[in-house]
Amino acid sequence: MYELFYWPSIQGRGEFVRLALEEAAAPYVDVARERGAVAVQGMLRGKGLRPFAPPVLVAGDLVLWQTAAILQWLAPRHGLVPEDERSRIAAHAIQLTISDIVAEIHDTHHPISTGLYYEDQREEAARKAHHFTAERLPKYLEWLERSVDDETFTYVDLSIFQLLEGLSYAFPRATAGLEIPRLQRIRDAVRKRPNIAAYLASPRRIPFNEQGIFRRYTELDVG
Ligand SMILES: N[C@@H](CCC(=O)N[C@@H](CS)C(=O)NCC(=O)O)C(=O)O
Repeated sequence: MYELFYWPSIQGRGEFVRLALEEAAAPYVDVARERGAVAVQGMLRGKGLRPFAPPVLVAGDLVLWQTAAILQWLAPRHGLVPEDERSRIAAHAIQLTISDIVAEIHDTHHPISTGLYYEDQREEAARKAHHFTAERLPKYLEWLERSVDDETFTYVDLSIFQLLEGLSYAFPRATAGLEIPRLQRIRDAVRKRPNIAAYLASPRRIPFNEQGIFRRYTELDVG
């Protein structure tokens, strides 16, 4: 039984781990959600654990954190990546790149500090979002479109699904114009996978909201 420690009210970075656990039908407790807690860091400290930030996965006496590192460990144990080293290295590198994208998406609404409210950094957010949607988003997605393998299913497909779902929620205008048919095929195929379809239809899937990474602030979707 795995224990996932992540904020209970958002998809956030924890969602990349939840999707892998759900696809694998792995037994897990989403600890903060199931125990009604809000302060994940407090729960971790209570167990004597001091990772820098959630998501954190506890597997027996192993404590894993950093989204890409959790997935790199989890995937081979559940058939979510091929056996060979080359495939695993490629998957991990792409997953780390997705973490980079996620960090830039987060910075579109919090460009100055995570310690300030969005309302206190709106001007800077608008500038940041303009550069993100005009330069970084197309650069990342066009690179992913050329670089991902759509022949073999891996955990990276789950993350591409989540990335595109989040971008469609937060930046529908900026994302609509991009030519990414291969990524869209991956997204559609993931949505239809039986375990993922069941998860998405369940109350375990938290809806997108304005506390997570992907926030719908229409003024930032400048296209
Ligand atoms: N690179 C890390 C980032 C972890 C992270 O930033 N977690 C957020 C929640 S999504 C957090 O709680 N950060 C606290 C902080 O940065 O002080 C990962 O991918 O897991």
